[in-house]
Amino acid sequence: MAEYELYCFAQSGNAYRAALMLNLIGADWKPVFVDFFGKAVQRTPEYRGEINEMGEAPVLVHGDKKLSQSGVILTYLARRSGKYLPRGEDEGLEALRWIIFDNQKVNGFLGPYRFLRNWVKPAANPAIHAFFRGRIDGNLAIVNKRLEGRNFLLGERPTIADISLAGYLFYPIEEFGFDIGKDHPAIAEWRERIKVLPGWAHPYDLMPGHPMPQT
Ligand SMILES: N[C@@H](CCC(=O)N[C@@H](CS)C(=O)NCC(=O)O)C(=O)O
Repeated sequence: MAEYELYCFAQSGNAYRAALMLNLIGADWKPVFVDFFGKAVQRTPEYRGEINEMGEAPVLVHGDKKLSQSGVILTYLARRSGKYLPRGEDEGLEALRWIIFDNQKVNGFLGPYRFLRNWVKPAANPAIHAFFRGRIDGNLAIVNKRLEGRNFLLGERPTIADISLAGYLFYPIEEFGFDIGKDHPAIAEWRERIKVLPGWAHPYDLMPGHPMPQT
């Protein structure tokens, strides 16, 4: 049995953060497929009762612990492994600041926007798409500015803040309908630096459920 189990599915950028971290630290882990699109297991009373009361993926299982919220999972794994760990109180708080900003404003908009574009039927009102795009462009610009003249969010060393930011940033351009890297060149360069970290893998190669069965 693997040391860690991760409830996840390939299309989830929230789960990708945890899967990527596990791979980057060289953990012994295996994915547990969450059938999000088919059976919507995350919405069942069983899942909410036994796996995660919040009804979300990812969930990390380690011994008796079941952890949800990717930011918590990243913190746990960084503390256990000593890798990608912010150093000292100030860096720790700075990492948390970017993780929360990312969860709410960056990947927190990118994920639902991509979901609306690709999987919601009937298609959402164009005004909703336009609202999301506006927020996404503005918030990616904030991250882009932060990365100008820095290799990683906190400076010269990658930390869990960068792994959180990776969430939806490696999925195919067609799923978003615009090229994040072209509009935000410092993010494009940062992505190349993340891609060469030992253990990096694309979300579709790391988690089960891609390609999705045709309905
Ligand atoms: N802030 C959470 C977000 C988790 C989340 O929203 N996960 C999605 C999948 S990508 C989910 O499970 N949504 C539940 C649903 O839509 O039923 C985290 O970072 O882990």
